[in-house]
Amino acid sequence: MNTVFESKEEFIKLYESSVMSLSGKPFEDTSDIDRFDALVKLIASKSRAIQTETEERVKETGQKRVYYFSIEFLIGRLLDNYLLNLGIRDLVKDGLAELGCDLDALEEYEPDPALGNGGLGRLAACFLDSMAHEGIAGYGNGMRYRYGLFKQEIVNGAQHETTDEWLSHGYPWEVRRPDKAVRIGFGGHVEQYERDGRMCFRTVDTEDVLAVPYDIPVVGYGGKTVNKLRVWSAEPVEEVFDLEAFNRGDYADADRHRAEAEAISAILYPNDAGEHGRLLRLKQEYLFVSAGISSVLDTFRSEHGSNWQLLPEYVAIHTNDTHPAMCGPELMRVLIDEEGLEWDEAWDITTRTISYTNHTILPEALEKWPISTFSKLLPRLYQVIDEISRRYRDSFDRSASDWQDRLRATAILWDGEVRMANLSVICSHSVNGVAKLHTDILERETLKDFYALTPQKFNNKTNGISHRRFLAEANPAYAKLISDAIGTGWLDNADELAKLAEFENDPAFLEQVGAAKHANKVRLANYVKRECGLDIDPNSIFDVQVKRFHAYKRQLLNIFKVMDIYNRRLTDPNFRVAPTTFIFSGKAASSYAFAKETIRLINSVADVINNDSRVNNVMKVCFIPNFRVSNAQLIYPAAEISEQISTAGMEASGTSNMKLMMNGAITLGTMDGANIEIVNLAGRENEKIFGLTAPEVDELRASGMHFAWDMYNADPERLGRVIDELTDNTFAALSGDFGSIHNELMSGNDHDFVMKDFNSYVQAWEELTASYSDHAAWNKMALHNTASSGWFSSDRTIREYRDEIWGA
Ligand code: 26V
Repeated sequence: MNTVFESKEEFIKLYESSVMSLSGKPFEDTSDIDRFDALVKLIASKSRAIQTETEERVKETGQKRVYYFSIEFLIGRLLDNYLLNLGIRDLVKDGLAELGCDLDALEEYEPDPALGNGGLGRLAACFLDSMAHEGIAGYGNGMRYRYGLFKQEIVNGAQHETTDEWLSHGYPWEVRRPDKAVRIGFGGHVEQYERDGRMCFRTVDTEDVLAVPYDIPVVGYGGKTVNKLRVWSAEPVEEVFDLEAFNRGDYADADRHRAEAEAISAILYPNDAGEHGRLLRLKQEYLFVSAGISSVLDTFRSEHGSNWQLLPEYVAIHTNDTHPAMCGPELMRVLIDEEGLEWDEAWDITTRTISYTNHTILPEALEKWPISTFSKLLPRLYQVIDEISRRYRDSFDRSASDWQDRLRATAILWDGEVRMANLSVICSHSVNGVAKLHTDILERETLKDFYALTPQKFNNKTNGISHRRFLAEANPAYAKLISDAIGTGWLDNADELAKLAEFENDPAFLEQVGAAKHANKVRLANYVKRECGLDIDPNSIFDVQVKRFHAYKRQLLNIFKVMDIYNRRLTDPNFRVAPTTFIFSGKAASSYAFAKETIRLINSVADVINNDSRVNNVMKVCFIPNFRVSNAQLIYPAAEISEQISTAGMEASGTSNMKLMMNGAITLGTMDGANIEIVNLAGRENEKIFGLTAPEVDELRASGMHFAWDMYNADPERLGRVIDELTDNTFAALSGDFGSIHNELMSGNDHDFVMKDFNSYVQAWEELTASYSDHAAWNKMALHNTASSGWFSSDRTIREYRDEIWGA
């Protein structure tokens, strides 16, 4: 497959001269950064050559283009991934070694772009990888934030946020394309004018900024397809530097224009905390939507002319959550105002082109904008939305007795707000959830009135993950074992992982599975030692919960379990459980007090337990700071227990559950999100399921019969004691007590059923860890999980999108 370099010698020659010409120094004098930079630029230029071929093929064959609009792309480091995908990892590694360079060491210089919050942004990145692998002409369209998600530091147990300056040394993968910049207008007012005897609309007196694209290559496994991710940066339209202000000494004022424009792409919102209503966020959304649509239409026009009725045949626009919801109205605006189409024709084209994925049922997460803010910032777009809304209402079927309720639930404009989820559904021909249960809940509850109107729009697309990044690349020890056993075909086709089932009763093989896991645990222990100064024991069970902090994800339940085990170890001389390291990692939105207090609680419990010589040889608690794609790739391979303990019905899908399963961890989880599909694929006997089910949660909520204080009183010895310890100074030494958690839990009446599920959870954990001592049986379960995980490759997910939504 390797046509990138004829031979190792050719690579060495090209690379050496590239290092020297880029740095202007003899090779021996160059730094590791020079060498890293030159390596990326060489691989990027090779990738762009394949990109040109891909582009020619797409044009020649008239392949449909898919544009994935997402305000987040959490791409992670690319170098190692692209070397693997190009089939030149070994060649490059050996070539570098001959020059005295260590590939692994150079890779550490690559920034890990944090252009996303968590699952949603990482999913978008996995989809890019899989689209390129499947040979789909698929392009990402997003934002180039100057500062990504904040860096997390832990100070006295608490999360501190600092800026993520990922661009400070430049980003060698990107190419700035000023020739493709798009002017974006904000504010102003709409005026009517006549064009060719037709009344038209335009916006005047706008304040404009320039959206400048940066292209990042997306290299597909197999090396045949290279697509691109286009991210937009906001800049001033023209250099307006106020010399007069400068001469007065008003330096800030002199550059105000530039600063105001650049603010739009300055920072990623840590948006699981509800940024609705913030003007800058709305500007971000419009910037990447409007610039993206303009760039999509330019490409279409250059290939098909202005035959707009062909657009749905050659273009699919997918909207990742509601952040790109303005795609519908923006496409309408351009087709009508700029291309002169009639409403009905434009509407038909728009709805046949656009599709939408919902990623959460949390009502507080559904985007809404005040009409006043919206119409001032985007007056013409608002008119278009108003007209979509008017027509939707006018055509609404009023024969059912409850039609008013149904209209209220599905309206776009309501209570002075623009409701982005409803706008997304109405503008799309397809609406999907991200796991079976999630889609069921959308159909039965969240979007039930839309489902009643247009059931054919709704479908499920269970999430997936890049098995190449999260197994092949993250876990080389296990990947080698797998390839030695079943060949390397699984890299191309993850279903082939099923062939591992043959080895489930092979004791020697199972031992090697255990050995690979152990090596990964040692690797993680070394990282933890370096990063936190903490010694953790690779012979203990690694019990892992890594994800954003959120009440419904119930990291609180996990740490309650740890507190309970600690208490029982101290009070009950007969209490025995397997030595365990409890590993947590994840960020909390900066404004989300409860989540941040949970982080502080975990670190405070860690501080007490890790320093208590009565227990610290058999239990440790470890919070790994600054969870991100690069350290996630060290954590998943080392995990033995995968904590997936969200309140049933709340986690739309989850994707860390899949990454951990693939790496041979056993899921300790609730019947929620994609956990259900994990259990269906691997068998309930190979996971550990506990707790309320989604219908039970619903029922209990509806009954109003669940009382936190009753739970507390019913179990004074264990649960009661854990609750008391939030406020009795047991864990206060580091930075104080946890009154706010206590209050939230008891006054909020255990909203997330942490207390309700406590018993079944701790019992499930005890049963699961009791089985650890039978290593062969454990490794068999681990291998069975990997063997059953192929379906969770995002290649499968993407093929479903392609066949059932995009028709590409
Ligand atoms: C946003 C907000 C904003 C307001 C406060 C509460 C809240 C809670 C969650 C969110 C995130 C919404 C979108 C999201 O990231 N969803 C995640 O998408 C993943 C990929 O589909 C999926 O695996 C996760 O289960 C889902 O939470």
